[in-house]
Amino acid sequence: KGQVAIITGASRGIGKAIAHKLAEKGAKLALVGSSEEIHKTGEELKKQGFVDVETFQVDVANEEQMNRMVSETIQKFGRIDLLVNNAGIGFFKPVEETTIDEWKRVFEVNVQGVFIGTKAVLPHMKKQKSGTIITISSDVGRYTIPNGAAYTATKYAVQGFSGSLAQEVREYGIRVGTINPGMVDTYFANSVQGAPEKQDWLKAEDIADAVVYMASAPKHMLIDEIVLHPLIQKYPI
Ligand code: NJP
Repeated sequence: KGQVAIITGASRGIGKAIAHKLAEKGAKLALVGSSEEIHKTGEELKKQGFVDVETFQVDVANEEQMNRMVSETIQKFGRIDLLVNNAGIGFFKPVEETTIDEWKRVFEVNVQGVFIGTKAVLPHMKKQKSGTIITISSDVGRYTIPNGAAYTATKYAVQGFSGSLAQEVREYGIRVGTINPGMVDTYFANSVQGAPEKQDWLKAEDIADAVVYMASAPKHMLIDEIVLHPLIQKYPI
């Protein structure tokens, strides 16, 4: 309660569910999305009585925009307790059909975006001597799949980034972990949330519950990783 959280990719899907769940827990929120939709998430929450919500139409891959968002969050709420690096894009096709522009963009959003957001909050968390940084990675950050090499590579990258950073900052009381979901019913990769064929998939709220669990663990506990997937999803994929 009263904690300040930045959530990227909160316009829809998993990020929006995290925003609702954290608001219900009494958090103050800074919500990031690259489209105008982000303001709708903010308006929805305010209508439900959650007044401590700021929205930022910002591209996570843009360092200047993200730094400004973090400064404005500090000005407004005074601290940052939680960063959820959730914004992400994905597409699934063979390597030979993947263009260099697609390769660059998926790395910009999924990897560079995580680096930029994390780097921007670290000085504030270090000063506070506390903070939690959670990245929504993927099961494909652990298991490779065919026809998803570029996306898979970005998720392996953020696993490495988070693991290394966790060791670097624990002496400051900062906890870094990842959540690695299997198939979640959202708008991901141009799909539609609520489509009938996805009824047995994880719900966005399931991932939001995992975020709450990780972020509210006792201060002496670090949860490195939560892996969760629908019962119907078998591994290796
Ligand atoms: O996808 P979707 P999810 N800057 O498309 C935002 C991972 N994951 O909720 O920019 C800032 O419904 C976008 O907002 P907007 C996945 O890799 C998923 O499923 O305004 N924000 C929207 O809010 C990703 O990391 C599954 O259009 C940007 C959000 O990101 C995370 O879960 C499985 C942005 C995407 O919402 C959330 O994805 C898995 C930018 N440049 C991992 N670009 C799954 N769904 O099955 C996009 O293992 N956004």
